[in-house]
Amino acid sequence: MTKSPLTLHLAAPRGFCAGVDRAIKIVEIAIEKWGAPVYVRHEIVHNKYVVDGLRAKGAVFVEELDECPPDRPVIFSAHGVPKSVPQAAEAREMVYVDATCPLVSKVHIEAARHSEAGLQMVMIGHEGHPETVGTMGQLPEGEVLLVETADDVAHLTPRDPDRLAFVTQTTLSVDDTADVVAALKARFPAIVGPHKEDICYATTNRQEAVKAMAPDCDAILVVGAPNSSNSKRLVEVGARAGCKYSQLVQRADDIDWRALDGIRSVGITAGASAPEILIDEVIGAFRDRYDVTVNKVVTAEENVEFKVPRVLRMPA
Ligand code: 2E6
Ligand code: F3S
Repeated sequence: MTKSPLTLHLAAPRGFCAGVDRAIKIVEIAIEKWGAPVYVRHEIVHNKYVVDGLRAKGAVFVEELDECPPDRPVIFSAHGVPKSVPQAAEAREMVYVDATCPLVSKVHIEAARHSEAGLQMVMIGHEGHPETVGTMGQLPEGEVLLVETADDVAHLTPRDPDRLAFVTQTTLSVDDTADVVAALKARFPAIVGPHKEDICYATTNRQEAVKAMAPDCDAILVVGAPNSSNSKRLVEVGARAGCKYSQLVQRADDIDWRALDGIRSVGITAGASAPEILIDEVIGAFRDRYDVTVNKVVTAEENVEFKVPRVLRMPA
C-alpha cells in the first residue's frame, strides 16, 4: 500500500532544558556515589519514562520527606521545595541534595529579598503545583498571596496596596501572564517585580517555536506528561495560535490515529521534561504510516548548562 504524504514540522527548541538535564544527572551521580537506594522527593521531573528509568537504577520516589529513612540520601526535585523541607532534613541529620532548577532558586531568592524589604509577595502560579508550593513556602504560611488569572487580581486583599511585589512560576503561558501582570499593575501601580515575569528561557523558547509552526499545522502533538505544566502550556499555545487539533501525548501509543485521518501536516514539540527518545518514537510512528517529509522550525538556539552541586563533583 502506498503511504500518504505528510509534512512533519519539528519545533526547535523542544524537549529537555538545562534544569531538567541537571536534575536527572544529580540523581544518576548520587546513585553512583552513594549506591542504591537514593530517595527522591517528588518526581525529579514530570515524566514517567525518566522516573521509571531512574527507579530501575536505584532511585526511590516518595512524596514527603518523612517517607525516607534518615540514613539514606534524599534529593529534592527540580521544581523546588518549601523552606521547611531542607530544615526538616537537617533536623533529621539527613544527607540531601537540592536538584531545584537554579532558575527556580533565583525566584525563591527574589521572594525572600522583597519580603525582607517589607513588601508583601504576590505569586502568579497554579495552585497546588509543586513549584508554586515551593516558592510560596519560602515565606511563612499565609504570607504570599496567590493569583492564577487576571480575574483573581480584583479579589486580592493585601495588607498595604502600596507595598507589594510579585514573582511567578517559571512555566506559565507568556501571554496569559502578561495579562495578569497588567492587571496587577493597573490595580497596584506601585507593585515591584521582575522586568516582565519569571518565566524561564526554556518555557519562552518552546512557546515561541510552537507559535511559529502552528499556522502550518493541521495538528500539533506535544510530547509530555499530564502533570507537566510547561507541556500543557504548549498544547494551549498551539490551539490559540490557530491549530485545530493540539494534543498532549506521553508517547507514540497515545496518538489517536483516527483523529488524524486526512491530515497533511503535523507539528511536533516536547515539554522541557520529555526525553528525545520519546520524540523519536513519535516520529517513527508517523514514518511507519506516512511518507514523511521533515521540516525543522528553528526559532532560537539554546546553550544554557547548569553544573551539578559541588558535593557531586567531588570524588567519592
Ligand atoms: C522544574 C521547574 C520547571 O510541571 P513543570 O512544567 O513545572 O515541570 P516539568 O518537570 O514538566 O518540567 C521541568 C521543570 C522543572 N520546569
Ligand atoms: Fe528550569 Fe525552566 Fe527547565 S525553570 S527546569 S530551565 S523549564
